[in-house]
Amino acid sequence: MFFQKDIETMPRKKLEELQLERLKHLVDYCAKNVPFYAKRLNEAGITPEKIKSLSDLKYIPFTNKSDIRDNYPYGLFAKPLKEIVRIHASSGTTGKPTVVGYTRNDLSNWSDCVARLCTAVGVTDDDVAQISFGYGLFTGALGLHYGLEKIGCSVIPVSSGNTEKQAMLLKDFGTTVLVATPSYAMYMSEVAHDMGISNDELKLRIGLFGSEGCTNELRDKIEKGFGLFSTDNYGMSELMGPGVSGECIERDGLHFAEDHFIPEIIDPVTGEPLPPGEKGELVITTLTKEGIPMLRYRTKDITRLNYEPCKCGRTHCRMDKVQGRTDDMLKIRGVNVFPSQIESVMANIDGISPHYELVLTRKNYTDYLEVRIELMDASLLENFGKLEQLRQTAVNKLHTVLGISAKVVLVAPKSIKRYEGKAKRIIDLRNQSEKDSGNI
Ligand code: DLL
Repeated sequence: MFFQKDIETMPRKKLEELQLERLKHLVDYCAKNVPFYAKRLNEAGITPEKIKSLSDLKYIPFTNKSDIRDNYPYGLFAKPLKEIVRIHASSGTTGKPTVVGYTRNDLSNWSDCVARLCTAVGVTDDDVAQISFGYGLFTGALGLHYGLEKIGCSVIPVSSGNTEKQAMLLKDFGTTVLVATPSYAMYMSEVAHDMGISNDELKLRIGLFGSEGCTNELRDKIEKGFGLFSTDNYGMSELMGPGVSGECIERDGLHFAEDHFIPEIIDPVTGEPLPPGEKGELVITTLTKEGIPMLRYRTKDITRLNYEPCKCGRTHCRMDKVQGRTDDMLKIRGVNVFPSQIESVMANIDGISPHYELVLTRKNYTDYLEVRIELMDASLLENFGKLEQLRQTAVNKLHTVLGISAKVVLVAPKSIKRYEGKAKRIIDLRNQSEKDSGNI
């Protein structure tokens, strides 16, 4: 199903012509309206006339999160506040938030993009959608909210938290579409079942997940738990919010809204563009944003692009599920490890729940990885032989996949913290433990 079929299935040649035309306009727009960009473009010698083909994009300087922070709060806005009708911000863990503003046109394009990805998985005006992302400065909830309303869904703006009430509403309101982070959906299904609510009593059929990574293995578990079909949706507040890319029903990559964004993959170290199919850092240029346009924004997310036609008929290119971020890639004893690799291994071992935590420590200049995983069945804690067998299986599988040894600790069911938004699964104590061991 399509929301804007003509655009979503536009022949690539036409799509690329549209992108080029929009890119030229964007360069001109940025130079005229944002002093920061005017200076950067001038220094790089870029004028709209110099953009002759899409490959000329590579001459435009990158924009980083720090550029938005340095111009806090409104320095990168291309429109006066009078024309800005919404402001969002991403919290970040340190320092000031990154602030973004939307004009009326931006909000309309945003809800189109979100409506596309919801329609792509089969959401219609007959659906009842429960939005369990946190409402507020975070773009997830309001982004999905207006996209789903545009389709004509009955939207329940419940926000995140108060999980027992969420479960009650799922049942009583006949929710058919759940919007949440995958980790919150997993937690919610656990709570619903503990409350004695069975899947037969629910009408849930679709999960619109996103905002954090989720391996296919973990997704399968969540789907079984709730009896629904889900898609992975990607975005970030600096670029708009959700709606940047999302899976169709084929679930073979996340389609970009290429009429609004140009994705590129670069080598995160050299900054050089990489050819299609190669893995690297995703860089995105926004083509239509008026409030705060982004020229070659470095997302730090690791993925790769696929321009092959998709079975669904959409022509817009796809990205692989995000493998991790350049800044959450763990370097353990010199080996690059992504938390998603560990999640995949764990999800394939029977008896182990999908809840885990990674604890990193350092002693004598050596890094140690401890993987804490919950057991499905508490009675196993009484059976040393079986417990040890399970633990050894996990250690061996991790060693095969990661190439380094990790300590595995099996813990009682429900003893690992649950999250109502994005899960925080990495506890990095390396600086702390080095200090404790007297090496610093
Ligand atoms: O998380 C926007 C969003 C909301 C997307 C709801 C989808 C659904 P931020 O809070 O700015 O925006 O976080 C952006 O989250 O750079 C990725 O590292 C991560 N991320 C977002 N979606 C995915 C995903 C929203 N589907 C940052 N898979 C991004 C993996 C994701 N990581």
